[in-house]
Amino acid sequence: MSEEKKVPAAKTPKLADPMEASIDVATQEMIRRAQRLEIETVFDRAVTMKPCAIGLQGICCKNCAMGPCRLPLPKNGIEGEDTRKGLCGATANTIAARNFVRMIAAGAAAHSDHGRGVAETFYAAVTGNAPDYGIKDPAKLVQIAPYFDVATTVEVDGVVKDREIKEIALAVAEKAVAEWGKPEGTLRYLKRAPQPLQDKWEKEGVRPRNVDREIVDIMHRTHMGVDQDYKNLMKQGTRCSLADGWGGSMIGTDLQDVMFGSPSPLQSEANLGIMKEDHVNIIVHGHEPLLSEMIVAAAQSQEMIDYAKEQGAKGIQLGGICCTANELLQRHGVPPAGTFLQQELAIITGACDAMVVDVQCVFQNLANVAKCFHTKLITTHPIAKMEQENVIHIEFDEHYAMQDAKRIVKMAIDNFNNRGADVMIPQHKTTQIAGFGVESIQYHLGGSFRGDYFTLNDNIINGRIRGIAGVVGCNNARTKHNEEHITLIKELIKNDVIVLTTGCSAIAAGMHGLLTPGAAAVHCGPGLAEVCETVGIPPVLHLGSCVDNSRILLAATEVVNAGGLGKDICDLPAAGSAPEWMSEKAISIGQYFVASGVYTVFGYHMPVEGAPEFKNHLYNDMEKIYGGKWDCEPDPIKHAHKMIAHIDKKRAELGIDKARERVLMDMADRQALGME
Ligand code: NFS
Repeated sequence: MSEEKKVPAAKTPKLADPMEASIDVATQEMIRRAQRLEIETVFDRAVTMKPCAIGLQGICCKNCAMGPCRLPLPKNGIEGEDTRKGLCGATANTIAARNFVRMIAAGAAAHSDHGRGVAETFYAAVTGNAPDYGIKDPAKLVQIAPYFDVATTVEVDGVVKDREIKEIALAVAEKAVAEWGKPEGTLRYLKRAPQPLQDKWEKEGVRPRNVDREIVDIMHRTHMGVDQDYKNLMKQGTRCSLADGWGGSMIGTDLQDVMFGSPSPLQSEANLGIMKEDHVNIIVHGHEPLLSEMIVAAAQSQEMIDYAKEQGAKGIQLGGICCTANELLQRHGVPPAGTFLQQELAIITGACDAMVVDVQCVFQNLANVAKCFHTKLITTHPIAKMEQENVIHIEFDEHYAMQDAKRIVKMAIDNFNNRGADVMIPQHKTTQIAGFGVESIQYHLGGSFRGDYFTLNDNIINGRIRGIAGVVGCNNARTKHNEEHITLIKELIKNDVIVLTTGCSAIAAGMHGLLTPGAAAVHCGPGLAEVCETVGIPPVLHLGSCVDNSRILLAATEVVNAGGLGKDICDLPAAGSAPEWMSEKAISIGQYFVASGVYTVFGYHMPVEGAPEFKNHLYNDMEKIYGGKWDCEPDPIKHAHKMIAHIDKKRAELGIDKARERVLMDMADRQALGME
């Protein structure tokens, strides 16, 4: 009798449970739809593929071909001497530190190359070579010129006059572009930091020379056989991260404000429900606003609107994903269609006529998803193409910006009638107020005569506002989409901590209704609620994209300068957080926050668990050097309370802890007396 052959059962791919994958109803609906249509998304892949446990701990070295060397921690921890070594003898500390600073280099490169693109476009604009760009905010240009040592006035025959804007712009553009590769000196914007912080950087020898050099330096010293001292590696990691936060990102933010206008508060909406069935839907995704600014202008042009109507659409609906979304939201009120993890879902609606991507945070799987629909997926940046054949590459050239933008918008309109019958746009969207910045916080919370952050400081000192938190960063498919962001932010504002937010965290806050003044009465503690209601602001302020984290640094500096809360950023009752981080950019941001004096807590995990000494360097030593330090807490409530405990410690050090007790007692007393 022949032996019966066993036929292996067909493998059914594991699918994500929508309720476990996200707290957002629109996202859950679209995951279900994707599964019905048998289209795989990141949520499914996250349940199919588990992360590598050794890489997760930061202790896999693949910097030479003798490896990869993997140095797992012994099950029972390390007893006695840590004898783990790679083939060359590299210790776990060296390996984890190298990996960590390489993440900083990549993150700083991404932010700063974006900044360089902005600076070069600004230069092209002021030299007459990019005619579609101009100066929308000359006041901002005048404000930043002194940091580039550019005079804003001239003396003619003994009379001091304002210098021509064109002249100031050219001088600023030349000096700004040079910040990426100048042969001498240090970054000009470092002088914007509080003096004690500048002194610390000088003493530690971490003042960045120019942006590119600090990134190259990391790539050199993490090459096989170079820097083998985790402290020295982190010193360079710090210098590189500062070149991002106080350099590439900050210059990028400023010059975008100069060219496209500084944000001011405006109303918009958020989530996939912003897409419209009877409109041409164009989703812009990525990071650089250079092209997407032009797409906004093209989509709003009568010519394109008329053309869309000719094709049977009622109009053109623009929406954003990731930080391109934030850039356009802040300046034009263009609504975000979703966060990082919703990019595939926007196409799965069946109503996305074109998705236009530039750089960073773009899933390659978009091409596979787009294949299942009529969606034109258009890459636009020379450094970011996709191998799949259905992807269209229209290389953006800032010299012909509007022409390129119109071509793309027209392509989307032409695609409107190619939609299939199966369209499903989840009917969920939320109103939000976005568009905050250093200047608008000053306007809303500053003293009208003193022109500074007086009112904000006053409310921190009297305890109505307990402290300030910066909550930023990505989504990560290893955590429940938006849950950590929202739980954390709610816990902070419930405890009277005002939140400044950027990136996908800001989009999440918008989606879940936290970016409205009305959110104060629902979610805030009595002190913060009172302040928000009095000045009419949301308890969570949207400060923009991830390069706009530089705005948080400058807002913190303004708070220091306004007085009464210490002399340096590390004295402030403030803390930073990236609860669902995933990108290397987040590590660069985290390090420049830490090196600027901020206690910074990440969620999910940190890739340092396999190297306890290096971890201790980040989580403890950093504070002795810069006043800020790293921490990690995946549970969002505990995460919030670590930040609050730090804020309270700083309040006690400033001697303002008693004021807060009084304020809250007053409130409780009033409530007890039935006066509230
Ligand atoms: Ni920031 Fe913005 Fe989002 Fe993370 Fe990606 S979009 S630059 S990296 S995922 S917040």
